[in-house]
Amino acid sequence: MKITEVRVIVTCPGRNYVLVKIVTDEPGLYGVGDATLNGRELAVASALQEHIAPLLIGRDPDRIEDTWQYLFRGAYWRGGPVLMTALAGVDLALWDIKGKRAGLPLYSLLGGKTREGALAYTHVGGRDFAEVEDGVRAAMARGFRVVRVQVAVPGNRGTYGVAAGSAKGDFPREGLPPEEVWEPSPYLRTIPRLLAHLRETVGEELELLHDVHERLNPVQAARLAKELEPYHLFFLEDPLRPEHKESFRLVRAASATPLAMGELFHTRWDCLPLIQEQLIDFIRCDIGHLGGVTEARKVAALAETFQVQTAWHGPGDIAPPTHAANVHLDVSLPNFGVQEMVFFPEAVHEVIPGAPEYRDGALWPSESPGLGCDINEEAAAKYPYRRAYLPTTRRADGSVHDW
Ligand code: GCO
Ligand code: MG
Repeated sequence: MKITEVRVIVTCPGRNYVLVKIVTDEPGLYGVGDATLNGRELAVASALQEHIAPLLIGRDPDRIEDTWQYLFRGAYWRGGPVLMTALAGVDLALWDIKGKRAGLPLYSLLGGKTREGALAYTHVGGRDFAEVEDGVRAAMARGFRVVRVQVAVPGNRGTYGVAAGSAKGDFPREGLPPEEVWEPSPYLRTIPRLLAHLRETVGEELELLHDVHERLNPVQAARLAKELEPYHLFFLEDPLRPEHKESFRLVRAASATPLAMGELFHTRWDCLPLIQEQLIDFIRCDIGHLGGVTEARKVAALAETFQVQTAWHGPGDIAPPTHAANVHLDVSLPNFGVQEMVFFPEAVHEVIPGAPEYRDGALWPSESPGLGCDINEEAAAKYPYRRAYLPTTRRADGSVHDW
C-alpha cells in the first residue's frame, strides 16, 4: 500500500483550521488529521504542502513510527510549534488509516479501553464573581463535575478566558493583535478571593481548576499556589513560562496545590524534567502540537512511570481530529486524569464531523474505525481562511508580557 496524495485544507468555519487528508492507492482508503496552530496556520500549511507532502508520496502508510522518525530526526531541523504541528497532522491521519484498515477504533489499537468515558472539564469565565458562579452552576446543570474558572481582574484590561463574559478569551481576533493590559498584583489578590467565593457558594464537591496561562514569575506562582491551597484545586494550570522548568521546584516546595503544565511543550524532552522530578501532577501537552499520538503515547508512558496523570490540551483552536485523538488516548491510558473540552459550533460539525460526544460529564470516543472524523471538502470551501491573531499582553508601563 502506498500514499498517493496529501491534501492540505485550510478552512475557517468560525476560526481557522488546517486539515490533512492522506490518500492511499487502496480505493476509498484515506486518513484525516488536524495541523492547526492558532494564529500561525499558514506557516504549518506551507510546511506541509511545500516540504513534507513530497516526502510522503509513495511511502507505506502502515509505517507510522518510521515515518515519524523520518520526519523528526531524518529532516535534521526538528521541533518547535510549526514542525511539530505539521508532524501531528500527518501522524493523526496515518493512525486514522491504520484504524480503518483494521476496522477498529483508535483506542482499540492503543491497547483497548481502561475506562468507558473520559472525565471532561469545561471553561467558565465571567466579568465578576457572580457571573462566574452563574456559569459554574450552568455547567453543573449540564453534568460537569470539573470546571475551569477565570474572572476579569479589576484594573487589568482584557483578562484571559473572560472576553465578552464567556470562555472565549483565547478566540483569535481578525485584524492586528489586540493588546491587553495585565498586572500581577491585582491578579494575585483576585484569584484566591474567587475560589473562596466559589467554595462558599457552590460547595466542596465540584472540582475546580484555574489557568494562569504562563504569566507569573516563580515567587508569584508559589504565592498563588500556597494561597489557593485551602480551596483544593483539581490543578493550577501553567503557572510559569515553559522555558523555566527549574522554577517549578519553588512552587512545588511552597504548597500542595496540584500543578499542571505543558500546552507549550513540543517534545517528550520538554516534559521530562517536570515528570521525572515529580514537579507536576498533570502533563497537559497539546497532541496537535506534539507530533501526534505517536509522541503523546511516549509522554504518557514517561508520566505513568512517575505517577503523573494526563490532561491533554483541548481548546477550540484545535480541530475535531485532535479532540478525537485525545479521547481515544484518554480511554486507553492507565494514567489518564482529565480532558479539557469545548462545544464546537454547528459549522465545525458540518465541515469536520466526528468530534467526541459529550454526555454526563464525560467525553465518549467514536466506535467507528480510526479516529472517527471526516472532512467535508465542499463545506470547507465555503469558509475561506481569514487572517487572525491571538491578543498580546503588556504591563501597565507598556512593556511586553506573556499572553
Ligand atoms: C487552554 C489554553 C488555550 C490557549 C489557546 C491558545 O488551556 O485551553 O490556555 O485557551 O490560550 O490554545 O491558542
Ligand atoms: Mg491553558
